Amino acid sequence: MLTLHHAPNSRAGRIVWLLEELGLDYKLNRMEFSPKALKSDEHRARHPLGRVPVLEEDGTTLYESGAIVEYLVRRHSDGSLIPPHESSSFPEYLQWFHYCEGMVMPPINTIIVQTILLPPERRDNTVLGQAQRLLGKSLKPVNDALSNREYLIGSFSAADIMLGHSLYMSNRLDCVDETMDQIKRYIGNLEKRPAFQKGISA
Ligand SMILES: N[C@@H](CCC(=O)N[C@@H](CS)C(=O)NCC(=O)O)C(=O)O
Repeated sequence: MLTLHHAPNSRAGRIVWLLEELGLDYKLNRMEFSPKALKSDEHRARHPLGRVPVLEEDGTTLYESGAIVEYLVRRHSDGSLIPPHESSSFPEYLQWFHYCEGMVMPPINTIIVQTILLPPERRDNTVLGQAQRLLGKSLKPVNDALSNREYLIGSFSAADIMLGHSLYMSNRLDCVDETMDQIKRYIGNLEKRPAFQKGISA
């Protein structure tokens, strides 16, 4: 049995989205997005940093959203969400899959800390401005790559689950401006997918 440890408005939404795309049976452990829940001894036994998502299956515990996505796609699907190694799409698939946690999420993390998590008296506008500029620069090549494409590598893939979720978060943080018209259109494509809706509303 697959169990996903989840908190609302977090990267765990990616995993719900994927589980729904694959039509898998799973149990959802809904936790509050709060230090009390995430830093409890019970949850730290699953993830030493007390973070989400965490996936458990038959005594195996796995954290790190990209690893969880890859695990599910390789163990629990027919492989249709990963292009074949020899295909011309494969390098691009790998690039966008990893660009998410490598380039897009670090400034998003800072923006969330500086606008939501820190109390107003501890927020720093210089740090916030740097993160917003870095995010804007990081999104530009994604906007260019999406020109005339429905999904990141043309057809829907696990790279969309990773990076698409981050682009959706960027937009919700008001960091996708009108010049990023391809990203706006792409988010509209994602929003039409029922599994995506389940992922973000879980
Ligand atoms: N790179 C990790 C990041 C995990 C992570 O930072 N998750 C956030 C939610 S999106 C979290 O649990 N934050 C709680 C905290 O920092 O206390 C992944 O992709 O799984």
